[in-house]
Amino acid sequence: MAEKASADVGLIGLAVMGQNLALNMADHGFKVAVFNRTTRVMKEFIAANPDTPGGLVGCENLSELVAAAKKPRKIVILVKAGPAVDTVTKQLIEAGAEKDDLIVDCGNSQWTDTIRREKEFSDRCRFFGSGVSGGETGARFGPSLMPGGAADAWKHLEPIWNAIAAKVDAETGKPIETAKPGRPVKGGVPCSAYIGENGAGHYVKMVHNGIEYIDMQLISEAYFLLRNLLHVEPEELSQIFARWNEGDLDSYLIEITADILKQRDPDHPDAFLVDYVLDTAQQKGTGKWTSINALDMGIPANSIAEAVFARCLSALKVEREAASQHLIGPEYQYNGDRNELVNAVHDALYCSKICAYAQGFQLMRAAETEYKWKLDLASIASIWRGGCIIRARFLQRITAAYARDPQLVNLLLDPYFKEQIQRNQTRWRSVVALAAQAGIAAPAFMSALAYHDGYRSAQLPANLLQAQRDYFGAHTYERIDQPRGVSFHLDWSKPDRRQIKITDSH
Ligand code: NBP
Repeated sequence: MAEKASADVGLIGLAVMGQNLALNMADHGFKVAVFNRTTRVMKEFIAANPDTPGGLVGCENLSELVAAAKKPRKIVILVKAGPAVDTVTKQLIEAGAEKDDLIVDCGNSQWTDTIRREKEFSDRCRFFGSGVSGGETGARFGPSLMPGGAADAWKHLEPIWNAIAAKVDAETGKPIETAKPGRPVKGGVPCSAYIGENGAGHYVKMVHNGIEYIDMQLISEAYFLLRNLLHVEPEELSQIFARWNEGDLDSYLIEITADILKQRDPDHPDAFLVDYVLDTAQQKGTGKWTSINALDMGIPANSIAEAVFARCLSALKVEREAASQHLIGPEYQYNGDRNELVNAVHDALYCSKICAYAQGFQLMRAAETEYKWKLDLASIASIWRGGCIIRARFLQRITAAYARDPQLVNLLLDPYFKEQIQRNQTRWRSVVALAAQAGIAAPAFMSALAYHDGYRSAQLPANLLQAQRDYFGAHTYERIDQPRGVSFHLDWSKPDRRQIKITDSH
């Protein structure tokens, strides 16, 4: 039976994320009241963790959980994103949660659902949404946290979020050593910062995941290019990635890539496991949401979308195998310098990564207007430096870029990133050209370069495109010798070719 109102926080949903987050909170001295739909899971969890610094209180129903939590209650939900979040929130309200209480959805909910829920439950509780990144280990020992909701609710959550988040060194931005059970990290800057109103936290978590998709795709393409052009074994590639992890590309994803590539297959000890993993990637949807949102807002996030489509293409394994017998690519043998190619792929990866992150940050910039948020992009980059899947040395650079100029129009225009691309673009272009020549699919490298070249072009072929639209659909065009907003239509196929002025908004 639960004690009376002694718990600092309540937590609902004791699957992987819930159990680990509860233990993380308890390690930091917070008393956590826990509930799970299947009571057995809760009992086993309590039995397995009898001595946590803060203490765990097992609750068999939601009324017990509500009674156990100190007011204003802070109740974290970690159930499957979707209708279960609404169900649990309503059940909590029925069980006695009050208007001042915070119900904090830490699942991967769609930000639009969080906006809707905050409004829908506003007279019954303070509904809050927080992105949590870092998977199981992050939840246990320090995730990156992206909280969004009412600012007056945040102040109640802030001490807990700051305590349980991953920590980075204040000067270097590097993650501080990982915590151990019962021994949390002391000091450092927490990877948690208030993001903004209603769904802002879940939105930023979604963009984080979209960036994660493209980051993983770029790394996979770098591996694939080197593997196919140099015909090297995964173990040698592992050493290359490990070396890259000591420089500008230093990141969690490069680190685990180096580790993956050197692992032998348990069933074939002479071979490498990566060669036995089927080349079809699955997805849960957050990359797709990011791409749909980019399309909805009209923001070019082509590389993020390309990463989603690359997974879709990978899933067509049977079709691809059949097509490979019919659609023959070029015969190509790389005879150049091997080290030069390794360095070129490194630079291509870095330049492409800059473009991919530029797209993600542009999305957040546009979302500020779309959803009336005030997003601090430097702060967002800073909380991704530790705890999350995309944590990287590189994010210290992005933090610095937006701290230098909070109004920065595009990351590509920051002096550091501008100089990096300037310096490395010849090799980036040579890798993309090589991929095309050799017939090796490298959609993310190519789309990132296309983004860069498109963004830096004062003139694009959209003049012809818009003329085509006017030709067949009378969609009008603007002229370079007239003020913006003044539109024209031409009777393109008629003999007199009359140009009509359509609007003048000035
Ligand atoms: P799941 O997404 O598998 O959620 C299932 C848990 O919710 C079970 O413990 C289940 O209880 C409980 N639950 C309760 Br309580 N009420 C429920 C209801 N009405 N309907 C369905 N389930 C209910 O857990 P997870 O993998 O820990 O993920 C939790 C959230 O965190 C998800 O939104 C996920 O997307 C997000 N997330 C996951 C990761 C990750 O790496 N796994 C990372 C970041 C975010 P039961 O025992 O009775 O079935």
